[in-house]
Amino acid sequence: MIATAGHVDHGKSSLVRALTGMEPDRWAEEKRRGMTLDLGFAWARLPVGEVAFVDVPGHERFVPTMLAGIGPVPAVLFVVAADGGWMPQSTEHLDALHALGVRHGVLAVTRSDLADPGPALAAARERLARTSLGGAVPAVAVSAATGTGLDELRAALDAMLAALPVPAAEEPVRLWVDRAFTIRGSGTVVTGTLAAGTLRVGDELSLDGTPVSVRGLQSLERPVSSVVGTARVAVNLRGIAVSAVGRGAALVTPGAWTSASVLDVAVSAGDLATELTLHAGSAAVPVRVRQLGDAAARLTLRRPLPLHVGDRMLLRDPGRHAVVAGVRVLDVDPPALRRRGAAADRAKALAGLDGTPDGAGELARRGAVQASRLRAMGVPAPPTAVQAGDWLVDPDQAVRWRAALGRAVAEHAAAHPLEHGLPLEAARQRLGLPDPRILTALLSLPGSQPGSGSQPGSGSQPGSGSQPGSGSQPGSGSQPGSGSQPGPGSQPGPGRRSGANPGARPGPGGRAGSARLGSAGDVGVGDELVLRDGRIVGAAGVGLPAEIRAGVEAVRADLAEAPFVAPEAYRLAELGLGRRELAAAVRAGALLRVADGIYLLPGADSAAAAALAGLPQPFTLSEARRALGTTRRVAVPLLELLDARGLTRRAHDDRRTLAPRPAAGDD
Ligand SMILES: Nc1nc2c(ncn2[C@@H]2O[C@H](COP(=O)(O)OP(=O)(O)O)[C@@H](O)[C@H]2O)c(=O)[nH]1
Ligand SMILES: [Mg+2]
Repeated sequence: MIATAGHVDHGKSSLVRALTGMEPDRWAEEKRRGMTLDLGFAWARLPVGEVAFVDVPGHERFVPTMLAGIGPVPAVLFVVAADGGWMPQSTEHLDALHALGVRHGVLAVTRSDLADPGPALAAARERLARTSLGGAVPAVAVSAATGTGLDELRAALDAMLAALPVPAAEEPVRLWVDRAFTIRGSGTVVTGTLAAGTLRVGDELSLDGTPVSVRGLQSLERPVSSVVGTARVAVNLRGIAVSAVGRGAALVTPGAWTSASVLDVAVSAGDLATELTLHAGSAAVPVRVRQLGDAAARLTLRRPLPLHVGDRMLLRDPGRHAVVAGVRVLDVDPPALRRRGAAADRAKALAGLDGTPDGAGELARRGAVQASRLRAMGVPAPPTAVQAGDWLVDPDQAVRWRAALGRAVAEHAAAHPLEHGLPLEAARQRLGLPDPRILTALLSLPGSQPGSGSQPGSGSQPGSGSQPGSGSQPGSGSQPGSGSQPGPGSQPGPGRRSGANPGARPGPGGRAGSARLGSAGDVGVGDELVLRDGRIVGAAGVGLPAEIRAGVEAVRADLAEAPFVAPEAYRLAELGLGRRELAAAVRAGALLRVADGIYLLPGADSAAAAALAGLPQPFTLSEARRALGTTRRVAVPLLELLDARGLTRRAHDDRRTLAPRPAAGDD
């Protein structure tokens, strides 16, 4: 694909005609006036393969059309007339190419039969050298009238095309529509330049948000079943009326692009007017410009465009007939600037960016983002991300949230000694998380261990390790899926199955938690967190003082074996656990105080309720005692605790019935 560029009447269309033998000026009016009014298309075979030309109008009135033509095209045939020299639209077209970052081109000095091409060639070369095209643009003097130089021009174009990078065939599709029309019996057809990716007959795509499917494809007027960019294509669409499509619409892979109406961009020039036109692909959209420092701006678009981070576009001032800046997209989904000073902070954040998609950086700025959303931004997911369902969490942010979660659970335990654990939704709000599913991923992270080193690999982010003592222990507590299955509301009522076999002595929670508590190795982790009944519980005591940790761990290990056999007073004394130490363990969420001197694991109350659900209702104290595998010493206060928590109801005859409970998480 090559687009022409250059001032009107400098011989662009004649050159395309001479190279291809095809007529780029299709319209009767163009032929009558001898002037290109709209985009023209023609193609020729060169050694490198078939080459399509987009011939653009040079007149200043049609610069938007010209921009629609060159927007999606990677290479240019820049035309200057030997007898005309450098002209205003030579400048404007070159400014546009530079703003779009076009790096591949050939300079043709036409009408060289009418004047010495030397001066025009020197002037043009000097100007091109100062742009993205660079100083090495091949230049050829030609005449469409005599044919002089055409072979050299073909050779130069062939060499340029052979050196073009080949776009990836598996990229998502974004076809900027430059024409839309109907063909009798086929319906709507759109044409455009496919910059990258693959279009196939049968593809389900989206056209400005409307679902459409590809009924037929043509490339260079031949029907094909698929076409890979870069290529000119005509797409016959099912699902949309031609009246709903026009130049500037975009046919895209669904979900692969962000439909953006607010963007942060890097700008090549400062001091921009507040109302400009953004040219992206074949689209021209009025925008409001808010400068963020010298090199960046926030654009508010009159209509959304499908964009990626890194897209190059330009801003034009239609009133002044000037391309005023090239822009590169830095953020397709930027934060609102509401606070005082937010714009200045944003300018600082953007100052370090150049538009190169950077997954790790994007994630660090956002903290957490859905993988699908990142993909729609055109940003690759970083391998260092912590995954939580569809969510990706920045590894450093995950460590900070994990530490904050540990503190929140400990504080909640201290403030609400009778509740066991922090409800999920409360935890989500405390941490300001966008989705509660992120919590389950945090749970499987190692907790903070004062004095321990930081995890290798997580130090790749700027700012990592900036939280003293929040470094994480490699491998510890990293049991995949531990406590991560049950979500809020997934807790069945009292009739649940684990209670159907009271002899089996379910562990606290009757679920994932019991398995891990059963292994003594796990109990040693100081501030492990687990999800139990829709609440986050400090599994082994968040913030437990080091001196009593060993004793508490021993008790917890005993209880993991026999959940309702509370340690006897002598055992507690032997382990150095007096009244004060036990109170600390309870505050830390490591133990549940059932009554004076009676301690069980947190969650033992609901585990007991689950076990009792298997009994014929109502049940007596001694039936409960047997079902729980414990003594009266424990069973009496435990049942009183269940009564107090509304898990059981005590009748006048002292027999009890399990109470239907509200769903877990309703707080
Ligand atoms: N003598 C001569 N005339 C040319 C040459 N190329 C174009 N022209 C004439 O210049 C005029 C403008 O050409 P055109 O291709 O329409 O220019 P465009 O506006 O850049 O597309 C037409 O009258 C052409 O016949 C050339 O190489 N030699
Ligand atoms: Mg023309």
